[in-house]
Amino acid sequence: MMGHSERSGRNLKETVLKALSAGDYVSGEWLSREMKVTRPAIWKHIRQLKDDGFIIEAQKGKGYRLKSIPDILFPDLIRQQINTRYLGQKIYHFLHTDSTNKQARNLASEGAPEGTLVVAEYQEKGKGRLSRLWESPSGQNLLFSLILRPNWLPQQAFYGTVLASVSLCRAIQEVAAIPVGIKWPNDIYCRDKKLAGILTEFTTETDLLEYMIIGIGVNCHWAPLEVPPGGQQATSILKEGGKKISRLQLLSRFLTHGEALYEKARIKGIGFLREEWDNLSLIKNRKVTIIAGRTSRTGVAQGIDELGGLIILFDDGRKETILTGDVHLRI
Ligand code: BT5
Repeated sequence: MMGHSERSGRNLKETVLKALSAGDYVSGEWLSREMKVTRPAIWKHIRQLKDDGFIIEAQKGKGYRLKSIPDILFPDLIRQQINTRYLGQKIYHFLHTDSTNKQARNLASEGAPEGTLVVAEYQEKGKGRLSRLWESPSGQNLLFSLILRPNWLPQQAFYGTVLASVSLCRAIQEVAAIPVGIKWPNDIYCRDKKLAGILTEFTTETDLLEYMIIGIGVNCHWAPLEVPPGGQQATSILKEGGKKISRLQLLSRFLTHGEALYEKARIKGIGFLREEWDNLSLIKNRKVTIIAGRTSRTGVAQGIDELGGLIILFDDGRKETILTGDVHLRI
């Protein structure tokens, strides 16, 4: 978890921002008196806000005035936009953090309630699976994690990824009207390029899940150009749809679908989603290569089972369900 000084530093920056939000000039002297901190502390936070894209005008004798705000996912803005009961009702927003999944894990272990949303403009160590990195420059994309506390067994944890994939596809289609599909287990693709990734993590308590963290990165306005050897080409909503979208609207649509699907899945599992998943699946009925460690086998992907595992009819005629691993499409 963040140290105390970082936490109060962040609050101070948010307070400075709040004070400036009315749009009038605010003097540095008034700010330092109100916030009971030194003038240099105020300068520091003003400077940081400018670094984060806020345009702040300073005039001698008058003080500071906020001229424009960057496209930032402030909790107040998110709360205004969403109509969920609990997904995203408690929000932690970071301009910079290490990883929203890591922050969410810390919050969950400290007892944060179900539905807590952690959102960041920038992550220093955005996590992919298997210690891979998720890259994204500040403020361009959607980077967030949700804390869920379902009464599921560990083998049901993949439900989280299934729910998130379908909700995300629905939300992207509504907001950006571009074709999207799911590449099992955790990728969202658009026209054969990776558009978003999902990282579900969980801890168990006795034999049930204690909490589950669903981390999502969507390339809204930026995608990496370079991919590592063997890696997949990436793309963004901007590249595919030709225009910028509202990250806030995308997040809000995702949370609405996510809550509705989660409510159902808590009662009856994910069977009801199988048809939609199959329709969104990019690998159903396609030849895939399953790579596990150093061995690789080929077969035809048939769909998912009731736990979200991928059913494959291997070339040797055996039918198996794959629960984890890397699936490579053979094109
Ligand atoms: C994933 O991993 O696709 C899951 C990514 C989850 C990221 C979110 S962001 C918010 C939350 N907080 C976190 O710390 N994480 C989650 P994986 O299938 O392992 O893919 C990672 C691989 O994708 C990397 O090794 C790169 O090759 C590639 N990659 C990295 N950044 C990318 C990007 N922005 N777009 C497309 N591909 C990317």
